[in-house]
Amino acid sequence: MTAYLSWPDPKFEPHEALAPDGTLLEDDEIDIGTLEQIYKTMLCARRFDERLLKLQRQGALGTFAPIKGQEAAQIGAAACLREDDWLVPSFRETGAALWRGADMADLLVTLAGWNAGNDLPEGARTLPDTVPVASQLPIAAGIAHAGRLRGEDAIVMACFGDGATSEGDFHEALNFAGVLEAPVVFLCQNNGWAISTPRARQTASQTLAQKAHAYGIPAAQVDGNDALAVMQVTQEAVALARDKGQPAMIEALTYRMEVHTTADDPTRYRDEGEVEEWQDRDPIERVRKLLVARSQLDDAMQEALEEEIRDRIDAAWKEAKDRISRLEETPGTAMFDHIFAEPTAPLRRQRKEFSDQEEAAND
Ligand SMILES: Cc1ncc(C[n+]2csc(CCOP(=O)(O)OP(=O)(O)O)c2C)c(N)n1
Ligand SMILES: [Mg+2]
Repeated sequence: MTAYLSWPDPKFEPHEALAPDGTLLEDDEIDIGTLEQIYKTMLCARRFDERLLKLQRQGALGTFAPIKGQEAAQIGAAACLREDDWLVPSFRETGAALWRGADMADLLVTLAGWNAGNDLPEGARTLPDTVPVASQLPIAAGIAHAGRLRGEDAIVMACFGDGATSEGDFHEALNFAGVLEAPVVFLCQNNGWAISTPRARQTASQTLAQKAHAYGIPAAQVDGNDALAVMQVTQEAVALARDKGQPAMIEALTYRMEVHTTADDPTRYRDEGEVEEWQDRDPIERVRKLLVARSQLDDAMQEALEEEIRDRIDAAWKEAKDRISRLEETPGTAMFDHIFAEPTAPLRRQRKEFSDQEEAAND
């Protein structure tokens, strides 16, 4: 039926387009301009990730989830969305958010522990991070269904990990989207690990993609470290959602090259040799080699790009610190304020207990 998505017969093999040395595997027509933009955003996301890690280690930021290694999977996919489409992230989608124009200073304010950075700009269609695993997926299906009821042709991309596919919310969301024909592209970044649980211990299912078939949803596997392949598969899934109002699922095979979050020590449960093997499949290098071969990039341009990114991150951190110094918000109690329109009695009680403790500690 389609080039990459399999339905109704299950046929799951990761689609690849770009070899690790940057050569094209097939004689594809490629959109080099978009790949160049993707390259710039991937590099920016990598450098931002590195800076966040340093700032966190210095005590300036709270816990966060690095995306190193997953840039192509999420940026290649986000690049297929229109501005009025929705992106519903988990907690590891800084790259996709940056592609969608997220403000780095906002992200830094949030990561420093302030609620203010999470305020959605008017009309924004990228939701804030969701930490409870898979809980964003029924919401994504609901947004897509609501959009169709309103007659919109915007679609939803919902992001999650391999571990999320074992949660009830994943199954409920796929069931809902399948039966109601909600236009959601379910993007699973299978990065091999759910904290310390390896993919092999996550599920006995042969692929994660095939889980979608149980709900009548076409699905595909793709090499998630290959930005071009991710784009090709996602374009097809987006077209299915937009034109036919149908959901699709993509399993992007990738690898988490960093810690799960900054609160984690992966040397306690995974072999460093595994990380080294994936270095050779770095998603950014692959596109860089293609761009160099096509004379779209040289050393001087690369250097200028690095400098531009460094300046951008420096300016964002300066702005974030400045904004934080002017905030009137109390970081602690803000967490009680945005759960229900009317706080419940237990919440009111917990809020009071918390502020009494804060006051006592400050006396
Ligand atoms: C409902 C729920 N259970 C447990 C956790 C703790 N937790 C945070 S991330 C995570 C693993 C998620 O793995 P995966 O879905 O593969 O995403 P990844 O972290 O690899 O991006 C777990 C168990 C949580 N946040 N929410
Ligand atoms: Mg995972």
